[in-house]
Amino acid sequence: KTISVIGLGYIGLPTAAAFASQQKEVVGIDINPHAVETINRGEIHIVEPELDKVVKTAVESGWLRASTTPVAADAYLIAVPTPFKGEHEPDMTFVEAAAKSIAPVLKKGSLVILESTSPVGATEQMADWLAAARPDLTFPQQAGEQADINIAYCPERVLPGQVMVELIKNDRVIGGMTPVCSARASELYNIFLEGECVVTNSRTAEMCKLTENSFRDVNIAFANELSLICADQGINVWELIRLANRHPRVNILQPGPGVGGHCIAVDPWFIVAQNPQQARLIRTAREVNDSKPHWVMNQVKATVADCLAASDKRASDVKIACFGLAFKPNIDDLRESPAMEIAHSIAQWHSGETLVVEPNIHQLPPRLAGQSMLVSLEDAMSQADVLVMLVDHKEFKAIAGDNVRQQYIVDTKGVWR
Ligand code: SAJ
Repeated sequence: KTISVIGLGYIGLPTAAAFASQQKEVVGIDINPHAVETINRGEIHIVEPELDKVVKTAVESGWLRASTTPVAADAYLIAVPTPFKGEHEPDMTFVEAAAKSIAPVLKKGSLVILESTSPVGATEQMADWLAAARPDLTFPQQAGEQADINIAYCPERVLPGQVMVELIKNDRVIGGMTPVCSARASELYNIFLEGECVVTNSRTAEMCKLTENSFRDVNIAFANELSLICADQGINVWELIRLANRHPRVNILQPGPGVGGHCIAVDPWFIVAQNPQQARLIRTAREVNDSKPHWVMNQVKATVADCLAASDKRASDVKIACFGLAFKPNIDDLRESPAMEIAHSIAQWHSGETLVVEPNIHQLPPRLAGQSMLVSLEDAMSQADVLVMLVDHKEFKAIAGDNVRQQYIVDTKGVWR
């Protein structure tokens, strides 16, 4: 039995490798020839712990190969991106293209699973695209349990940085268009899954994925809103949260420079786009989190002003050091990172030197390269006048606040203050 995974990115490639490591024949499909060539050499084009080893073994043992053209398979998993178009509307172009690319090679008995984060109704839409392309086959929306093709929505819920563990251990929501579809999808994931398959319909499964990330976004927004209120009231928000969390039914998350990554800052908008009238809290949470970098930037300006007022330095003599660029601690992923956004704003605004410490990279991204300097933690600590803590990497947490001599600090993660 052949499994084909369409889209070999952060979700598709680990999933393809997980099946292959159970000695299933897997063909990964991607439109990017560079990704396909890299994988066929047994290497990877993305950064994720453990993934390199699993892919290398899978390719060398012959169970996994990649291609740019779809092949006939017994099961297809679609894991392509669903970005925004226009004002925070989900863009289903890649899902549509993926569905249309596999339609010609579908055969009676094929199972098609959509994994991409999608608005409610996307699986039914995908089924309609497939049915329109293959009038010779029957689909669940017309033929129900008797359909030639089975279709399900099965969202991923793995945490970047821990994908290879969570892919196997986490429970999985299985949203079949019919009970038969769910049973076949569960059987497929049980090839590598140690967690449980929990069965529902496709619309509930779609909403479940959006709900999980919206839940986290709303809770982070609560913490971020508290951080603004506490700054105004002269209260240490970190101490406040520690104290409140001693209540047996309170569990507040941590404030920060904003919310980054490709999921939590995106998925809630899919709910807002479909239900703008009802999704008031979800929309406001997005706005609170999205406005946090701007607020941090104002804190930086005020702190630099304090520093200038207390010394005879000119602004161009003041050195500002930014600690961390990644979108969360202990990873090297800078995409959609509020820390990056803040460091960029500082470098653009500041007439003096902007230093950057990011232990997880060796070179500044082009956007920052001309304007700021990547330096060691030691150099930043000894040279900078103003410290801006943006990501609570372990290297920064290893320095005790008492050992930090600078008095001008903007600490978005409560590491030194
Ligand atoms: N963050 C805070 N405060 C917190 C926790 C997180 O500010 O207390 C920030 C992080 O710094 C980061 C952002 O939120 O900028 C998101 O980080 P994250 O670790 O919460 O999540 P992601 O984006 O790495 O992965 C999320 C996960 N979803 C949930 O935990 C509900 C993951 O399980 C999903 O699979 C993933 O989105 C996805 O692909 O949808």
